Amino acid sequence: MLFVDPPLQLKPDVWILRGFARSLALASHLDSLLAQAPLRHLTVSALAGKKPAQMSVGMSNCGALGWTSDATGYRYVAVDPLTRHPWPAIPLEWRDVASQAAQSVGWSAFDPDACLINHYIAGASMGLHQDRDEADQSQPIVSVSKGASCKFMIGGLKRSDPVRSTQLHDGDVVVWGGQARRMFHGVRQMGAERWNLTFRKAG
Ligand code: MD6
Ligand code: FE
Repeated sequence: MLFVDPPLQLKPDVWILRGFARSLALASHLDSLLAQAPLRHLTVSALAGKKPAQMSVGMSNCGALGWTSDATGYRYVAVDPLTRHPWPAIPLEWRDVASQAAQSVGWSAFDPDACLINHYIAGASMGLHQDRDEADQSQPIVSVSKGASCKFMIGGLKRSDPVRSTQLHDGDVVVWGGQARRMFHGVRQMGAERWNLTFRKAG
């Protein structure tokens, strides 16, 4: 793998690896993965005081566990509620990139069992949220961006903490864990198509 830039530390325990996944083949795996577990627009309604709403981001998963949401809340499940089949396996090449990215900023032996696939088209966005449904919060999350650049919002541990935006471009990888693991974050409205893969140790 071509290593372009040294890791950039955005905050304690938040690293950006610019271009780390530039050569990662997305299309060659996506067709097969999404044929097995199609993209869907999940409904989120578990947040107190919020009306149920359909997410603008299309989602699917690969790995032993996949993240899902319905009227009863958020959780990881081993069987895709849409197809009633297990999620397809994480492609080896993807898993390798995720653990190499984690390793390069000091997280050795990151072995994800869940990969959330996010698909944005123009107009789609993801509101501020925390990733807190993983049983193993001691492990980092590795996030791969492909396609159009986005404005990624990074806040603090409280929803009301100030938020700053940073651009994520095609092939950028973000690794965060430790004290940043429950940081609020989101994606501002996209102008063009973008894919995002987030690798987690969920079980
Ligand atoms: C996205 N990413 O980049 C959405 N979550 O499209 C996330 O929600 C995310 O990038 C946890 C850790 C890293 C992430
Ligand atoms: Fe997230």
